[in-house]
Amino acid sequence: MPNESKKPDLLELAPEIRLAEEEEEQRGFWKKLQRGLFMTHTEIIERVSDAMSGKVALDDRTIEYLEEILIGADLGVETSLELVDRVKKNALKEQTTSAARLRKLLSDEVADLLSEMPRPRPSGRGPMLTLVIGVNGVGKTTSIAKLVRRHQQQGERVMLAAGDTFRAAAIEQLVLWGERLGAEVIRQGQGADPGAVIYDAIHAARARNVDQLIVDTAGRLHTKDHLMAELGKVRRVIDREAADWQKRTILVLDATTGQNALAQARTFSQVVPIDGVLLAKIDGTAKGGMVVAIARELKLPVLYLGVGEKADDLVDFRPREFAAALVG
Ligand SMILES: Nc1nc2c(ncn2[C@@H]2O[C@H](COP(=O)(O)OP(=O)(O)OP(=O)(O)O)[C@@H](O)[C@H]2O)c(=O)[nH]1
Ligand SMILES: [Mg+2]
Repeated sequence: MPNESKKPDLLELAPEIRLAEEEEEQRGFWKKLQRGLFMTHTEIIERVSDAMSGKVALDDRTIEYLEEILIGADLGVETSLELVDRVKKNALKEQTTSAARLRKLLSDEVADLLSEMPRPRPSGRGPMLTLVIGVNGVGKTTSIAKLVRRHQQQGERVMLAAGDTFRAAAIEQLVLWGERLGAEVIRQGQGADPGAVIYDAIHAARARNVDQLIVDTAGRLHTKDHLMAELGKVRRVIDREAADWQKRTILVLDATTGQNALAQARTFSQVVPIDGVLLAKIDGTAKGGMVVAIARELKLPVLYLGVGEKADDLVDFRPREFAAALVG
């Protein structure tokens, strides 16, 4: 018997509302992604067009030049050589020297390559705790604000923990974002033990029934030993106090620092298991190809791209769309 009292869902009656929302979301995603990759994209396509102009056959010099272009966009040497090799085979088969066609072939290869990269596994049940790590100045706190906005848009309650207790300004900055976004920030004074802040935050999050607890950490650590000691302590507290939660560690990297960011990723990987990378400031560089190097050479899943300084300036990393925005 039909349940008379159940009100029909508006979206069931009018699926076009949902479709329109999805379309709107997709348009917003594209705009942000293209804005984020604008510098890299422009640089690559201009140089590819130059390389191909007036060519009647794909010669060795052009192939070499294509490799240089990709290496210049920070896709990594090995990856660039491999990509151009694959593109060359297809381009020769098709006998094409059209720059547009080459870009399409390249975009397909980049997408295939990125689709093979590892995806993080969800762990456990219950609320999610995200530990955000990275060197100072890479964009951790701003990226946290973006994650808050993202979760809130999905209808989740978010709480923040000011685990960067090195500088008073770091705590203030997080509190300011919390106020702006309407997320409670658990904090102690400057110099407090980050483990104690996180302990408080986990208990507060449980008491207030939040869905997401995001933890800021200090990047201002002088040596690898120091970093290891501090993150080790923080992770022990998390494992003990939030044993039944979902947990993930996100490494924030600054795309404008080029190869340095890759070196940082290597160091952090040795200190703590990383579940995913958020590449910030991709809008400020022509070296957005670094995403490919992170995925291929470090085998780390890229989860998000930071494309500006505002809370909305975050996009999910999607391999096909990324490849298309990069070279397509
Ligand atoms: N253009 C651009 N700027 C960004 C992005 N993410 C962060 N920034 C800027 O980068 C600067 C540093 O960002 P923070 O979030 O303070 O970096 P942090 O890692 O928390 O720095 P510390 O707390 O000092 O270790 C700020 O001026 C941000 O506005 C981004 O995706 N694009
Ligand atoms: Mg900070």
